[in-house]
Amino acid sequence: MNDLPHRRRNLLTGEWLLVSPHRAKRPWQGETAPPLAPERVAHDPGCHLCPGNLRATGQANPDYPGTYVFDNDFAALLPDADPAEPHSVFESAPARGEARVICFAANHGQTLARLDPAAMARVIDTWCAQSAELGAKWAHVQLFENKGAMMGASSPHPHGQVWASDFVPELVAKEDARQRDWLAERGTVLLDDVVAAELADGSRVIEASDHWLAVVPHWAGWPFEVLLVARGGVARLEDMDGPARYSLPLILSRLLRRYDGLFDTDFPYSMGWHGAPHGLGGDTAHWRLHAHFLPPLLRSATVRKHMVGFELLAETQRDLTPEAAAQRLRAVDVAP
Ligand code: H2U
Ligand code: ZN
Repeated sequence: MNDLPHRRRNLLTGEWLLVSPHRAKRPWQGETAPPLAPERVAHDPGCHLCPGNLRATGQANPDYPGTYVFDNDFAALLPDADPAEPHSVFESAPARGEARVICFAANHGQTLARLDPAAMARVIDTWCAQSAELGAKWAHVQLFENKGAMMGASSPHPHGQVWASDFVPELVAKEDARQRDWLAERGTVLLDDVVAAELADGSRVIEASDHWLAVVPHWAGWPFEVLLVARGGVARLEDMDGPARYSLPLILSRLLRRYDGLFDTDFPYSMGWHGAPHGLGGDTAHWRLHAHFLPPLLRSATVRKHMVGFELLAETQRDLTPEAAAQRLRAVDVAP
């Protein structure tokens, strides 16, 4: 079945996508661009995120040594919301929240992929603390990283963001409903079943340990999309027990170094954590903590997959199979 067009279903969203493996062989005469030379200076006087520098607002960053979190100066969500008047056609709703920026390291030239395990553990601790702190106030906490100019990151300084909202955003609400229905209908947890099936199949597995599975999911839409799932009943970042937490830096680092090695570049992506929305309180039996890695690159450091045409107007489509993508990621040499 893998050589002919077929559709696969994303169990987390319920959406189908089209896989057209035979098209991967077609000639390419589209966009090519010179590789973006990565900047590797440890401190950039013009960077708004480096320690000691001024941000766009004129406020100074402290001389921070490791991770540093500050309120986003241009936050997309604010504690105050437009009241949104009812209208049958022009439907709208209030939206409240807050947004912060998380500097992963003081060194401007670092990336998550190149952080040593102790520095990576500090980033993970910061993610957990932000999830717990903002989760006490808001219905959902979205942690994410846009990496690389190709993904629209505004600065090469290693950083991510957190947006917390008084509503559960669309994708998370879909995942919540799908996981809830699965448990109600089958009595099992959707992502536990996915982990078991992917491990048994093996063809899409990238990294596996007792606590984590990194896999190009059967339903991946982006060429080298990866799903990192917590095993053992973890619903939110801050719920990770010691072993899950201590083993995360290595698996994350190995995954990100595979990405960098694939096309010998600072691999661009959007990644983000999905845990049980905090608004659910303790109603989390159906949820499993996971991270999505959504990289745009297709065949080199510069040739990206465009989600256009059929993808924008009909449904997601891919040529390279998830199995072939996984094989290529597994083939990248990463030590340890
Ligand atoms: P990216 O993750 O897309 O690079 O965005 C970085 C965020 O940093 C962006 O949301 C914020 C921008 O609003 N920022 C500040 O809050 N202050 C600054 O001085 C620069 C950037
Ligand atoms: Zn910097």
